[in-house]
Amino acid sequence: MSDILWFDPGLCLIGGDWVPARDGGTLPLTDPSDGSHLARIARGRGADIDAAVGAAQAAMDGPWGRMTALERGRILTRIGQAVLERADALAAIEARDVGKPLSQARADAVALARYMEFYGGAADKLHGETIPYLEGYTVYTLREPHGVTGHIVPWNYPMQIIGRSVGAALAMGNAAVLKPAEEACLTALAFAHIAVGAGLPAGALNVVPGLGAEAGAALTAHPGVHHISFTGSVRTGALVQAAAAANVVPVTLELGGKSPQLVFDDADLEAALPFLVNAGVQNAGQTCSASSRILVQRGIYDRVRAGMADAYADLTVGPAIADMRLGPLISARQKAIVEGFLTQGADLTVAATGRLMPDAPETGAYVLPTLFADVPHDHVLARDEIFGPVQVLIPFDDEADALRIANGTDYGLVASVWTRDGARQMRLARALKSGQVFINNYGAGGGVELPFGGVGKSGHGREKGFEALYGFSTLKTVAAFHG
Ligand code: TXE
Repeated sequence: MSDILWFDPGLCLIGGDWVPARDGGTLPLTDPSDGSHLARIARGRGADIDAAVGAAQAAMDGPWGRMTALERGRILTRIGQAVLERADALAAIEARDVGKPLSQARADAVALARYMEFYGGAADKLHGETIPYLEGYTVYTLREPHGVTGHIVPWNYPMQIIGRSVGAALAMGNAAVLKPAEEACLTALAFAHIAVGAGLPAGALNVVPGLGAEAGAALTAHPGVHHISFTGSVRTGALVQAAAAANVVPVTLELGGKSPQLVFDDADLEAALPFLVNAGVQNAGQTCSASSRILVQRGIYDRVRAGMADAYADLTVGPAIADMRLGPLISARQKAIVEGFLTQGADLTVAATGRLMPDAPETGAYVLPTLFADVPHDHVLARDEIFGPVQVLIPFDDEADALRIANGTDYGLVASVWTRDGARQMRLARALKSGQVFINNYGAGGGVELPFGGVGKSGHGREKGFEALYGFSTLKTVAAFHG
């Protein structure tokens, strides 16, 4: 590992200084491709979070808090450039830490750079308004930072999620405390080194690795935190929201989904097939917006099933550095969760699986991608988020049937509709309960410009795009009476 790390992974960034956890605690990181030991990271706890929140507040009270939006934007843009220059190095680290195939890890690094460029450019573009009011008054609004923002990030897309939440928070002039996931911390630390090197002032970004129940819980309960952004499970999201409620602090929650693709008889099947498969197996299905439900009209069902099965036969799973279509899952624990779901699918028909690279280490957290056919819409595999490379095919009769099934889970993050019928496209775009709807595509390339977030148990608040800047700021109304 020392061959690809140019920094000490065992430290926290607090107020511009790289320091060990105050009690000296550390946690091990494992390479999920072979189960080998990677590095030890700091095990931050309450005292470290307290110091980080203090440092962030000091930054708000210091030069960072007084900096113009233009200057903040320039710094973010420089960070983006520096991230781009180190994209290969970041990808190598992420591949080992997350088990992400090398080219997907590199795409994440490029996306992180793009977030910094986007939010760097946006930093001075969000303006207040003047409001026509009673005679003798001038009324205007000011967009202001919340202050100290807490960012709790999961292990599946560390770089992209740091980009979208920390990038937008810094653009609006907040000072951030970042708690990366205990399973995958290294690119968060690498990013912080790059940001400091590109001129981000001390305390504007603080990073405290540690366990969710320790560093994470301490951050969400801290009275000095003014906004919390969380991406992760529904169960932990509810805990985060409850902790934030105790301090009456706003939260943005992005909690995953059970996102459907609706394929109608008139769909362009050749165009749809790659999306139907890739949206379910990308990052080994460990994607909040993974498409785990494929709803297909009966007239085209057999063709979709056969086409997807063919595509599955080409899906190879292997170590991240071998850069196959799928790497391992993040951990043996996540593998056990996904295998538990597969066991619950024992009564179902397996339409296809992928294959394991012949010399993949037995100690890696590998799960074969699996496609189930003819799955009842209320089966547990069609309802629960699995967070592994598992997709279910569900037949439907007509548009009303498709809509009822699509909207029939607790989630609502992403949905897509494959049809040539323009009126149906418009009807379903409105009727689907979902934060994003894609028509004749899925994900639209994941553009940083596109507001993202869910309804229902998928969470609330929006990240990405310009919209995120509203969430990471607050509005002050000034009414001046001058007669
Ligand atoms: O999630 P957690 P885990 C889902 C997915 C997966 C399951 C469990 O279904 O199988 O969650 O994964 C921090 N206070 N998703 O255990 O617990 C934790 O340290 C504050 C979907 O990894 O939600 C990590 O940084 N923070 C998801 C982050 O929360 C706490 C991505 C996520 O961990 C905390 C990941 C606490 N009490 C998992 N407990 C998506 N939507 O993309 C934990 N954390």
